[in-house]
Amino acid sequence: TGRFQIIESTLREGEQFANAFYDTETKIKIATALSDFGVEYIELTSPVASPQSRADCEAICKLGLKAKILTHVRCTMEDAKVAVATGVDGVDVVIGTSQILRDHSHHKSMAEITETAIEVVKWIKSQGVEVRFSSEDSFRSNIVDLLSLYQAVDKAGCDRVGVADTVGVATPRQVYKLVRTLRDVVSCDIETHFHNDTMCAVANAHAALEAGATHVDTSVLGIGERNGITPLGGLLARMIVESPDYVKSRYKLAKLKEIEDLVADVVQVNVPFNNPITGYSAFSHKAGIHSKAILAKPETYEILNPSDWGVKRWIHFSSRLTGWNAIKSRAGQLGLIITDEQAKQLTQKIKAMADVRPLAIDDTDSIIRSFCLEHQPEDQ
Ligand code: HCA
Ligand code: CU
Repeated sequence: TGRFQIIESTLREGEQFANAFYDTETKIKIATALSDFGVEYIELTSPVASPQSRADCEAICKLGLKAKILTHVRCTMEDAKVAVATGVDGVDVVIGTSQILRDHSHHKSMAEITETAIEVVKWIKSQGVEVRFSSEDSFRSNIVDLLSLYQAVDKAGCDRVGVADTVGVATPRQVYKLVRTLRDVVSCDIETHFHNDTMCAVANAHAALEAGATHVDTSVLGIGERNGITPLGGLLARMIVESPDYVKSRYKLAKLKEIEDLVADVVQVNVPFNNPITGYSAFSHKAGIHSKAILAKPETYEILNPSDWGVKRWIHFSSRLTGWNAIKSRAGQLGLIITDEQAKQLTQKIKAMADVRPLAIDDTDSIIRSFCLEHQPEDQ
């Protein structure tokens, strides 16, 4: 799981989020920020979707960003031609392979799907453009059919095959099994795409990488259809724990918050309080036992280092759970010096007040201040 690449789909899957409307300028801003951040690929909405989508795709290709630009289309020759004509570095093609999608969406047999897929893959490659073939709803597809389809497109020269949990049904164990099997069947790269309906999207991406996948689809804050896909920040939080050097060398982690704030603003949502890394409380420590240990050695209760991400740790000192170490530390931050014994005494006072009503930071600070004033050493 050391090395992996990110296919950032805020501008494709993310546009399928209920609130998303991106004008050209916004798309350029997001694409530029993501490229600067270090994602390897940026995936854009199909140019077939609308005239503006096509014009925006062409405009982003012309920016000369460091990230490779992809667009995402149905697996047909007509769509592939429009996609290649935009000037993208790569085309991601997709078609549903589960029985339910074949019956109710496009009505094609596996034989027809395979035939078209081979034709499309070969043609895109012949244009000197990278190509990925993905099966929508992979986890509700027949595994034997699926593997022979992937094998056929691999032989046809595909750069990547994609596994997509379109409905968010897969578990990490199922993902591991499918990707592990697929790893032995194709020689090309393996991309994965996980919806988050049951909150397994990060765990599934991780399991896929463990099993030999090479690429993960993400979006900023996880935005996408329904409740979205693997979030960029969540994936990186997961991956930095086991591959710190790789993740730190590859991505400008301190820019994550800025990108999330940008996208949150564009789609008019708040960053969730419990978001990994950037959530309001992601690095806040409250209980006395936790605060004491965090003050002595942050690794006691933090596997992620906030300074890697340019965000700050916060030690609570305003509740009935507060311990004296946090109060002593806060006094120090306020430029006041107290002994351990005094800090313990002061903490009892703060706990007693916090038992009656919620204490604001300012309240606690003034309690600390007046306590210290009262207890100033006489001879100073
Ligand atoms: C969809 C398509 C997709 C495609 C994923 C992929 C999905 O909107 O249904 O190209 O790998 O989730 O299947 O986003
Ligand atoms: Cu999707």
